[in-house]
Amino acid sequence: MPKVLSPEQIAAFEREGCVFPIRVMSEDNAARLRARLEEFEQQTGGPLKGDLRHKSHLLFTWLADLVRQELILDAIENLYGPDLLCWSSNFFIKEARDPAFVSWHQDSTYWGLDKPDVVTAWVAFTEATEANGAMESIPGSHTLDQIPHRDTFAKHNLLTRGQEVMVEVNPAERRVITLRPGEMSLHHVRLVHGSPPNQSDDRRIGFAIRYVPTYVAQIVGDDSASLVRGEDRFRHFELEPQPLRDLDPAFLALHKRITERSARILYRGTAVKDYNDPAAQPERQ
Ligand SMILES: O=C(O)CCC(=O)C(=O)O
Repeated sequence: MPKVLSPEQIAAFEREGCVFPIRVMSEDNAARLRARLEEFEQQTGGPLKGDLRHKSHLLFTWLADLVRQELILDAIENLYGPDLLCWSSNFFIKEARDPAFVSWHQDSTYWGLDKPDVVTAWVAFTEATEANGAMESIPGSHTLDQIPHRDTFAKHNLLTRGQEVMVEVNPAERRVITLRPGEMSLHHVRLVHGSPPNQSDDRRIGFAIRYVPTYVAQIVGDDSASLVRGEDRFRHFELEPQPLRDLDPAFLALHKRITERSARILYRGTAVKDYNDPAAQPERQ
């Protein structure tokens, strides 16, 4: 397996909980992915919404290919070994001059996974800059264990529950994760991170791919994942098939079943029963 991450990058991930930028495709290819997304949005009359933003790699072949891209998987393998599942994926799209933001949080809070060996590859389809609301992190915060969070359900917060850490975050410690199109950052599931609104005149589009080694288990419900490299000797998750054409009706049905089941995990303990219901949660990720 080729080493994509240098020893210094692996050490940076271990020390800081985040490493970037890592180029995974050319800027032209990132622009092509953006064009494919926007072609679909034009056909359907507006920005990708609701459940279509989640586990979209079960709906579109070009995203199924992206979550299996060799260079990305080589980097994840450098951190977590050769047997890898793509547990989830989420589009984080901020429209131009939109108030949407992401509060300071740790991803691990409501995901229900039994170990913190979970990494997000956040792939930039557009640039991510301080002006357009790039992610920000508190380096080293992934070593803090699980921090209590409060749910705010704030209107423009892109997170499921608008959850935020119940500790003061010192803005002086933040690091802005700036990326060019076609680059990715890798962040640890316990890293405290968030992002402010997009104040630029163009959209900011990121595709967050969540990877786990196969030994990680879901402990609060039934769940599924896609085996993207190696072997699954543990079978903690129902294994998902790979779509061979976009928006295949069988995959649309599978995706609906799977995202509804995930919602039960992510919203457990709240009054929200269906995160695909636009009336209940108009802007949620
Ligand atoms: O895209 C963003 O601004 C936030 C993304 C995020 O919180 C995540 O990928 O875990």
